[in-house]
Amino acid sequence: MEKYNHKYGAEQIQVLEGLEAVRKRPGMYIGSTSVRGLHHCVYEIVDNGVDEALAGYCTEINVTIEPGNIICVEDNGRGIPVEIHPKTKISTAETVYTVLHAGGKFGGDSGYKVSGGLHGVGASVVNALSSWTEVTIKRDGILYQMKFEKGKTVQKLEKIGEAKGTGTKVRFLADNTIFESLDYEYEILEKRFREIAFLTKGLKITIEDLREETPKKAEFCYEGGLISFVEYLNKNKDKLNKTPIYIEKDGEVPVEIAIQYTSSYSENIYTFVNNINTIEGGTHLEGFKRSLTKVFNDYARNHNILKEKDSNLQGEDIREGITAVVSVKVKEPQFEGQTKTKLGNSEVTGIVQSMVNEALATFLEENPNVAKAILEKCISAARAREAARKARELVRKKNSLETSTLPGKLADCSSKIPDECEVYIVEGDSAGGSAKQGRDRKFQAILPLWGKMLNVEKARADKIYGNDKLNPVILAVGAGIGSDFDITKIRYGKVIIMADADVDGAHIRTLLLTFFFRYMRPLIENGNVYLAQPPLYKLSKKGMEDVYCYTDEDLDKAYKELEEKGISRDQLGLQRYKGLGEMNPEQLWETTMDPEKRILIKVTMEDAIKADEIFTLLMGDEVEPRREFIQKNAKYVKNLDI
Ligand code: 1YM
Repeated sequence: MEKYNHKYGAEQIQVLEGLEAVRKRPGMYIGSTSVRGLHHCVYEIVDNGVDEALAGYCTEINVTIEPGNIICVEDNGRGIPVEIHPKTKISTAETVYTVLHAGGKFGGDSGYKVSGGLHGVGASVVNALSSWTEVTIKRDGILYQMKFEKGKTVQKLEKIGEAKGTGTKVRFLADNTIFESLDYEYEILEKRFREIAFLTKGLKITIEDLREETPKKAEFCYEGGLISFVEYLNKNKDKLNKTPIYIEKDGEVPVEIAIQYTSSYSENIYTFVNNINTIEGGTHLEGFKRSLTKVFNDYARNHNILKEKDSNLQGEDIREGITAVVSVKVKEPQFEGQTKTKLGNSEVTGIVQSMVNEALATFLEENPNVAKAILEKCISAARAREAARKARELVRKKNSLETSTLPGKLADCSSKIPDECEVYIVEGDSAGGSAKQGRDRKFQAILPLWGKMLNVEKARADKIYGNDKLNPVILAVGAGIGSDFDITKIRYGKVIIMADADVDGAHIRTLLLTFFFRYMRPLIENGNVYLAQPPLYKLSKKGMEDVYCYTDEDLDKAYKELEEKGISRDQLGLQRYKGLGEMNPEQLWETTMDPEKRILIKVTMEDAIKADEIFTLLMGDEVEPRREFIQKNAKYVKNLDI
């Protein structure tokens, strides 16, 4: 093409082939082309600024969502190097944006970048997946700019003026022929930038959304780093140690940890590798947990808090009520697991463990009051665990006397092959009745729940075994809870929560998700938990097949489509489903249970974490934040039954 008018050498051809590969199989490089992948593009560009901050040259990153979903990221670092790169014979900046996996390899000094994020991609991948990209660099008093379309250079790096200061500005429009949607979600970006600011002490990150008339804006900068992070996570909780315990050590694998105990019963440990949230944990988490168990037991023995006759505290006792953030930097991270967010590098376990051993032991010796307060709680957790064991055995004995270990209300399926079986947990007896009649009994089991749900926030495991609402769930799933939970024993490959699309339904969903998150976490990590999606509306007309709509948008679309076929609104009967109980068995099967037609939403760890956060807020000890939440969200509540 005349417009580009470059002479392509062998290297350039390779470059183009590389970026073509990215456009052909974007998922390989960016994870997915869903909204998740779209947001990931922003993170990749921002990460380059964060790396510059970690190297000590950048103090501020500003992100703007411009009208039309154009993203602009600007930092005040050194500016991407501009000189001709010896290998590619083009400017280093252009190389970074056009050569796959270029990154820090071109940056001169080694140790520039702890290799990549989740997908280890970078600027060139974002460039390849964008309709256009514009990079502006301030360096040595000169303003440079280069431009690309779909990854191809359309304007090589050139001087366009003079500059004060240094830095890099990148603007890009993601390619709408590649991504499912270009609608960035401000809240997702805001949450991630807050997280980055916590993880990068002192770095100021701002985000501004200019797409709507009233712009949204936020600014994050935490001098306290992880300490601020833990304080933020615990802001609504009652704390045992006032200032978080802080551990930091540089070395082959730099480690930074902050710990604060609360009076709650839940365990909240967030782990990061190279600033990426490792939701599924991994070797760093393992090292941290092992060390906690050892150090607290040693301290308790040495100070006679645990007597000779006492058995050791278990890991779960010591982690009750803990909030911690563990952040490590690993040169060549290996990510495993369902969502590639589990650190696999085996050497990290020992490194984290020995580092925490030393630092934590010293801390406890120097702060005996904190040590004592935490250990008192651990010991009461151990007692509760023992009580739970007894309660569990009692339940087991009772059940074995009744010859069946399955709850009475469960309508089980005939197949016994877990992989093909599913259990619907249904709120309410009438919906349960319809589900029982409508199901395919070969592989679908129904467990109706009724009565008042236990507040797991305020109960320990012993109460949960005895609870008449949760106990049937535990027995039906068949794999135990807490540290006894054994995923190989699950009786159903899919555990499906089926609740009404109203406030009560949302409540039961949140409660069950929180219960699974706290007591059967591997079930979520393994992708076994689903939400059924019942329809909100039915459109009907004589002689026409019923049309079910699952959202308000669906309904609008259906009206429009039918109008195009010559059927007007007033010819149509509209039924709004207030609850599952209003559907007869055939309707329930057809709309919500038939694997050929139904919509199931797989619950991810992110969903569960969100449910847990909301749950803590709504059910926890502090009243004021609950009031605030309700006031703030009341106006968003839809479908309220009046
Ligand atoms: C808004 C995005 O990309 N900032 C940025 C990137 C780099 C540098 C500074 C940088 C790195 C080095 C030296 C070095 C990058 N440079 C490279 C490469 N912000 C943004 N700011 N000088 C400047 O690594 O030594 C890749 S990224 F490879 F050219 F060095």
